[in-house]
Amino acid sequence: MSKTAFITGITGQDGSYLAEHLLEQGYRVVGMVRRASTPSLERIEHLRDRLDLVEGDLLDTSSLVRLLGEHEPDEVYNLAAQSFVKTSFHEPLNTGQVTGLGAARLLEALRLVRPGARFYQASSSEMFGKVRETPQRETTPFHPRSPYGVAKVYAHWMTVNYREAYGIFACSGILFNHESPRRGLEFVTRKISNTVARIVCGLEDRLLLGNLEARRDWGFAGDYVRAMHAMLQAEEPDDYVVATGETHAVREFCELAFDRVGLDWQEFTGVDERYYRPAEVDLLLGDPTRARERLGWKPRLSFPELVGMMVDADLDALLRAGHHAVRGRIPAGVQG
Ligand code: NAP
Ligand code: G4F
Repeated sequence: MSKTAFITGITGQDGSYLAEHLLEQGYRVVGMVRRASTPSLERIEHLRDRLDLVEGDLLDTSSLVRLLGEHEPDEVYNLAAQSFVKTSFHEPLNTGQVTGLGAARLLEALRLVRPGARFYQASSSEMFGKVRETPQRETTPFHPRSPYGVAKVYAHWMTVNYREAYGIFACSGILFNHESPRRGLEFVTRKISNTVARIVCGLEDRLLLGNLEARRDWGFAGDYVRAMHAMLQAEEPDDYVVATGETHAVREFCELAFDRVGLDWQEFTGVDERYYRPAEVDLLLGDPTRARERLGWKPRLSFPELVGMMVDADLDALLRAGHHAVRGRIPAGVQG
C-alpha cells in the first residue's frame, strides 16, 4: 500500500518541489492550504489533479487535529511559515504565532491523534544568526538575529522535545538557503534574477539592493527536498544540517546573474538603505557531513548552475509573455 504524506506549506517553493518528489516515490500527497480570497496555487498548478488539497491553518489547532485524524498520514512535513526575515521585524508576533507556535500546534495535534506518524520540521540556518563557529553544524549553538530566527529556534526545540518526551519520530532539518525559479520575488536571489531579466527587456533600469557583502550558503530547492524525505526514512530520528558547504556574497550572485546576459552588474546595481535589516546575519556556511554520511545526500546543482537556471527561467517567462530583449544577450537555451 502506498504511504500518505501530509504537507503544510504546499503552496510555497519547497512544498511544490517536495510534493513532486513524493508523488514520484508513489506517495498519496495531502496538502494543507489556508483559506484566501485569491488562492495562491501557481506553484502546484501542474500537480493539482494528483494532490488532495485540504483547507486548514497553522493558527487553528482544531483544523490540524481534524485533518490528521481524517487523512491518517504516515509522514507529516511542516513547511508552513511566515518565512521572510525582513517581514519578521515588522510582524514579530504574527511570525511567532505561525513560525514558532504553529509548529507546536502541529506537534500537539500529531501527539494526540497520529503519534506514530513521522514528523519533519523545516528548521533554518537563520537559527545560527551571529555565528558562533564556521562552518555551522548540528552542534553549533544558536544565536538568532531576527524574530523569524527566534521563532525557528523555538520550533526546533519543540521538535526535539516531542522526540525526547513522547518518542515521536521527529526530525529537524536545519536547511541553509535554497533557491529556484519558484522562489518568492522578495528573496534576494529571485529579486536579482527577475530584475536582471526585466533590465534585459527594458522594463527596469536599476537593481537596488541592501547589504551586498552578506554571505550565504545557497543551494537548489529541488536538491534539498530529497534530504527532507531521506530524514524520515532513516532508522532513528535526528537533526541534520543541509547545505552545500560553499559560501558566496550577494555581490557574487549579482555578478554572475548579469554575466549570464552579457551585462556589467556595476552599471545597473545600486544600494538602498531600505533593504538593510535592523540586525544582519553576515555569514552562513554549513557543514553537511552528517547528511552525507547517514543519508547519502549531496547537492547536484552548483552555484553558477543555480544562478544560470534562475536568470534563464525569468527571462524565458518574459519573452514568452511577448517582451523583447533590448540590451544584453539571450543565453543559449532560452527559447522565449
Ligand atoms: P515559502 O515559499 O514562503 O512558503 C511558505 C508556505 O507557508 C506557503 O505555502 C504559505 O501559504 C504557508 N503558510 C504561511 N502561513 C500559514 C498558515 N498560517 N497556515 C498554513 N500555511 C501557512 O517558504 P519556502 O521557501 O518554501 O520554505 C519552506 C519552509 O522552510 C519554511 O518554513 C521556511 O521558513 C523554511 N526554510 C526555508 C529556507 C529557504 O531557503 N527556502 C531555508 C530554511 C528553512 P500561502 O501560499 O497561503 O502564503
Ligand atoms: O534572500 P534573503 O531575504 O534570505 P535570508 O534572510 O537569508 O532568509 C532565507 O533563508 C533562511 C535560511 O538561512 C530561511 F530560513 C528564510 O526563510 C529565508 O528563506 O536575504 C539574504 C541576504 C540577507 O543578508 C539580506 O540582508 O541578502 C541580503 N540582501 C541584500 N539586499 C537582501 C537584499 N535581501 C533581500 N531579501 N532583498 C534585498 O534587496
